[in-house]
Amino acid sequence: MTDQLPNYPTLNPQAKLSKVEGVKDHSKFLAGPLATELADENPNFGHDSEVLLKFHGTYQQDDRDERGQVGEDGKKKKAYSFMVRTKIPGGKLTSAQLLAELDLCDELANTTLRITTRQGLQLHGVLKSNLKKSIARINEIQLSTLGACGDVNRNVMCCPAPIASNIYRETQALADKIADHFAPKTCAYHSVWLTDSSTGEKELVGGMDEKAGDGFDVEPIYGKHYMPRKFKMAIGFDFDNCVDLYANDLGLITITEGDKILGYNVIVGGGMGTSPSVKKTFPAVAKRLCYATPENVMQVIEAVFKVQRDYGNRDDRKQARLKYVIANWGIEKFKAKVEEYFGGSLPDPLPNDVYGFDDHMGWFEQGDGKWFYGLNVENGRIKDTADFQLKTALREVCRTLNPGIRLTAHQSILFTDIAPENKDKLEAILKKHSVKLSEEISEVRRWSMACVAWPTCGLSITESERALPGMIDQMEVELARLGLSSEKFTVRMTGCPNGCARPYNCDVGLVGRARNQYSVFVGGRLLGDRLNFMYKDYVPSEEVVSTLVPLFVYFKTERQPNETFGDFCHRKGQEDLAAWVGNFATVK
Ligand code: SRM
Ligand code: SF4
Repeated sequence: MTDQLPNYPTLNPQAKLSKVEGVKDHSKFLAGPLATELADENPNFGHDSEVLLKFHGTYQQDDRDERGQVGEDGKKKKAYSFMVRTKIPGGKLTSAQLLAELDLCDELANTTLRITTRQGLQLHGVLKSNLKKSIARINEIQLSTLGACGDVNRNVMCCPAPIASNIYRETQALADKIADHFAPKTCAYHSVWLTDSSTGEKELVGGMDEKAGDGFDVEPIYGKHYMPRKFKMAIGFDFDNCVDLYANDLGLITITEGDKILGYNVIVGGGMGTSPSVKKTFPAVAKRLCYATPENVMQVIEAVFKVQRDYGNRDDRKQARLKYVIANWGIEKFKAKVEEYFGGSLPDPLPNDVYGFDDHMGWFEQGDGKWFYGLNVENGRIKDTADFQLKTALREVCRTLNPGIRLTAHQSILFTDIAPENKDKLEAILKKHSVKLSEEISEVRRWSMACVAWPTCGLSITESERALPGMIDQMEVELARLGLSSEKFTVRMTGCPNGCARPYNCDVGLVGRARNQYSVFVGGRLLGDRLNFMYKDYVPSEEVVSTLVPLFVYFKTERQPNETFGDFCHRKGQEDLAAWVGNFATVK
């Protein structure tokens, strides 16, 4: 790759940079006032620290259920706490690591652990006084929160299936390699969270800044301004797009022949976030860019990454993702710039595209005499309730069978390397704690996802994780009544339009629009390679299922052989669906 390129960042001197750029600039490589404020008595951090904390993998939040409560002094109070996100490339961890995270959620957080839509783990409800201990303990178990959030490369997703074959091993290894390569290199993380504050961390961070110049000696990829915005990458297969490649800034469609990886189709510019009030924002599925070989794929990724670093918008954070660079330039101009950074021309992608999707739930042979089991975790929330004790069950599974653990991009969990004689034991443990096996869960629930939203997410407009299970209960009844229970389609809900559960490329997307109101999207599909469209806006939560039922009826009546619900809605389009439903209501 050539070094003779315009120096980062290509900041327009006339542009008014976003405040966040200023915070990064003055932060001494993400240190800012974090160490000082961490040590003070306040329950929360100030503005600059709040921005910087994200790069360290934690978010300052307040309990939305409690918001507005008045304290003893008569003033409105916020109940501050922190979300702590562990970045886990390919969702791969050990039983010991999962056990340690479970202990953390009981000892220092709100007693639940959350599997995220990007194969990570989150603690919620960590008090500021416990933040340093939480992050330190995550590092003690060889995991990290660094770069789990913030304007950096986020958790690298990869198909988690533990199949004993080169193509799975190599893609997992590539995910690790990408994660390492694009991880921030600043010492600030270590000095804020992993050292005793009496050991002179300030000198370390300050010293770094003085000799840093534009920062490339400290952060060889990022420089001192890091990325304009978050950057997301995922690796999947053409036959299995379980990581939703098309929703990422950069996706690798791995093309294989038997046990061998031939190369990768590189797709770019996917992203879900949108602000309906800001016209120029939109969700996008990625576009096909080029073909990369196993030998040059890292250089191709780095070239794409650096083009976004240098040309991504740094004055308006709502337009700062890679998808906007591509929309403004067109894919041809974008490719030419990537080639310039790469230092040579790049071949077009091969015709291969995604054609399969497996959520890996249930029992599968690994190909090495062992088995793995995919357990569906509703909305990724690991907890004990009166009805089922998932947290206790996971502890017992990990302690007695010590399986490998993989987290899926559908917020679920795989137990790997199970000896055939232990299969019954695993099921018995789950049953003992009233945890439903994946086989006992309806199709519609199994393929559903909801983001966190209330009470922790500061951006949520309405409920998601706490609302979807009840709606799925109703959908189960309606689908059974229509004889459609075995249909496979994705229902994804988010508490706001940011799209954390990827609601814009699935069959049914329910997006929080106002308190207890949702936009209903239809027409995407499991493969995730197509955007859905809005069918109806501002639907009250109690009417969401009754809004969908006529569409299910229409689907049942007029579907083509083997057509899925998403494909049906896509074929008919919004106007036709609305007209038919209007008619249906009159006839009824
Ligand atoms: Fe997300 C912001 C949760 C995956 C798009 N997301 C947030 C924050 C941090 C809210 C905030 O900024 O204050 C949420 C914290 C809630 C909480 O209490 O935990 C949050 N996002 C999540 C998670 C936990 C949802 C989940 O239920 O699993 C996911 C964590 C993944 C991880 O381990 O890294 C999560 N977020 C996603 C995804 C899905 C994906 O990446 O595959 C998306 C859509 C893809 C994309 O990036 O476009 C996504 N989150 C956003 C956005 C919109 C970004 C944009 O470009 O417009 C925001 C808001 C922002 O960044 O300003 C956001
Ligand atoms: Fe929060 Fe919105 Fe993301 Fe849901 S989609 S977690 S409500 S930012």
